[in-house]
Amino acid sequence: MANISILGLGAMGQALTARFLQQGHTVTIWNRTPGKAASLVAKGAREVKSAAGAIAASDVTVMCVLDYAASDSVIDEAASALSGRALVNLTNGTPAQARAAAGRVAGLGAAYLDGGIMATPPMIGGEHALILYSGSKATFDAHAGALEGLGAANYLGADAGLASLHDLALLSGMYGLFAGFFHASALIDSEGIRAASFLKLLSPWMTAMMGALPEYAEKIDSGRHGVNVVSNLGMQAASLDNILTASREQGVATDLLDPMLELFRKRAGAGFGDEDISGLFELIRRKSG
Ligand code: FVH
Repeated sequence: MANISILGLGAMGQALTARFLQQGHTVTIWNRTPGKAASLVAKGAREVKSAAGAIAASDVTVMCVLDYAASDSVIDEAASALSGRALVNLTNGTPAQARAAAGRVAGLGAAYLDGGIMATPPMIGGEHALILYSGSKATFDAHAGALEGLGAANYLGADAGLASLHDLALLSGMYGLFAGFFHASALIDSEGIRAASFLKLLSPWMTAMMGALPEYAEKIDSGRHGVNVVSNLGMQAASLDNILTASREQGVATDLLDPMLELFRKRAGAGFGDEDISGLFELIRRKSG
């Protein structure tokens, strides 16, 4: 069993602490605002009054606060305690923020492991919880047992920004899915049909469409979007136009899908109407040079 400290007792910090305690670890906790520790102390956690005190109490400290402005200020406050310690930062942020934090923490003589939590607090410790890590491999290896207790632990590499990059990319996929669902729900709601009943049709349809992703991924990776004789981009642009026209006729706002049609038209207008819609990727990817 390990000695672990937790910085931040928001919804996620509470869930992480509860899980570590459940697994039999010795857990020291700190939160900026007092008053959030009572139930965890009742379960065996030890509350301390400063972030530095928490870091000093354990070999490894897991931080999970609102954002990097918050985690940076905690690092500033506890700078003197960090030398020789290991910090695992599960705060959500950007790759650049993670890399900057890794540099600062290394400068203070500590090991830095960044992480992206792909789970809600109630999911922590459950079979669907996934946590992505990148940064100090030595820290990951030394504490993999405890970290695995929170959810499947996936180490992505020594670059501290990789966990955040993958986290935000996975969330992008999620928000795209939700956006499609919300627009579809608004469309059927315009005729009084309940979203829950429509889901019986939508779920299997979306699952079937997921089958197209491996081919799109191949085309994205190769940069060749091929002539599509079955469902080309030009045909799909007309179809998406129909969806937006119908939505307006039904009194449904088209804000979620307007940018997509704009990209379809741009790509078709550039002469790629006979290709696959994976060609839209070329309009949004980072330009080299
Ligand atoms: N909750 C979720 O569903 C998601 C799941 C995926 C990962 N996220 C990220 O986890 C980070 C923490 O999220 P949270 O749910 O615990 O957030 P809150 O319940 O709002 O608690 C916020 C904690 O952050 C502390 N805090 C805020 N500002 C500061 C600061 N300047 N210095 C020190 N601590 C700070 C706050 O403390 P207090 O307000 O109680 O004093 C809470 O402990 C987050 O990155 C999610 O994106 C969660």
